[in-house]
Amino acid sequence: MMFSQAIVRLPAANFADGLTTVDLGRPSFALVLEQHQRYCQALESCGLSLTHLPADADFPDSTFVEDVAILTEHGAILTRPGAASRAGEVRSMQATLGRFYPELAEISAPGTVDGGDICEAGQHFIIGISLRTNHEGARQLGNWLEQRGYTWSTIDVREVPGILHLKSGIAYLGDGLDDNRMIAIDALVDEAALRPFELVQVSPSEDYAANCVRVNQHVIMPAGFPLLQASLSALGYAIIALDMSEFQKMDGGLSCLSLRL
Ligand code: CIR
Repeated sequence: MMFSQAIVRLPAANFADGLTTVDLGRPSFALVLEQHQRYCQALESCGLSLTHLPADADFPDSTFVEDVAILTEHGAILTRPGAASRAGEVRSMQATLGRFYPELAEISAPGTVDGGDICEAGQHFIIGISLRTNHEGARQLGNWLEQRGYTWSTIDVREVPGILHLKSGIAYLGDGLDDNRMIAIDALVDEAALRPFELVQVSPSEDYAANCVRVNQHVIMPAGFPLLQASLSALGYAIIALDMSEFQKMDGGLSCLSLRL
C-alpha cells in the first residue's frame, strides 16, 4: 500500500500531563517539539503531504492521533478511545477526516477501540484486545472491516507486560503483495494470529523498537536500537531512525503520531 498523505497534530504545551504507565521521567517540551518536527520531516521525506492540526491543550494526549481513527483504502471509522480523558479527541478528528472521506463510521458504546491496537496487514487486520480496546469494540470494527472485504483476527495483550497497545509489540513491514513480514516482540511470537507472517523478532532488551512504521520505501524506527536496526537493514529495508525518547516517556510510539492515508 502506498501512502500519499498523513495527518499529524502538534503536541500541546501540557503534553506531559497525559497518560503514562512508565516511569521514565517528565518529558522536556522543547525536545518533544523537536522530535515531533523531525518525525514530520521524516514522513515528508517518504513522499507524504502532511495535514498539520493545531495543538489541543484540552487533550494532552491528542498528538497521538493514530488512536482516534482507522483509515483503510475502503473508508474510515472513528474509534471510541478506551481512556475517558481521550474520548473528546474524536470530534475534532471527525471534522478533519470529513475532508478526506465522504462517509465516516464510528465505534459506539459499549465498544471501545484505540487505533494503536489495530494492525493493518494488507487485506487482513489484527485487533488487539487491551485495556483500551474491548471485545465489543473489536466485534464492531471487525463487522465494519468484513463489509469492506477485509478479514480480521485478534490478539489479547492484556496479560503481556509493558504493552499498552497491540502495536507496542508488533509492526507490519509488508507491502501487502510479495512481502509479508511482521516485527514482533518475544512475548507475542507464538500467537496464532501471527502464524501467516514471516516474523522479525525483537530482542527483549529492545522491546520499544517493535513499534516501527513502513512508509512506502522506508521503515521509520526509533533510534537507539542497534539489533533491530541491523536486522532490518540486512533484510534490505531503507531505515530512518528517529529519537523518540520524549514520546516513550508517555507510552507513545512512532506509529501513533500520525494517521496515514
Ligand atoms: C495514552 O496513554 O493514551 C498516551 N499517553 C499514549 C498513546 C500512544 N498511542 C499509541 O501507541 N497508539
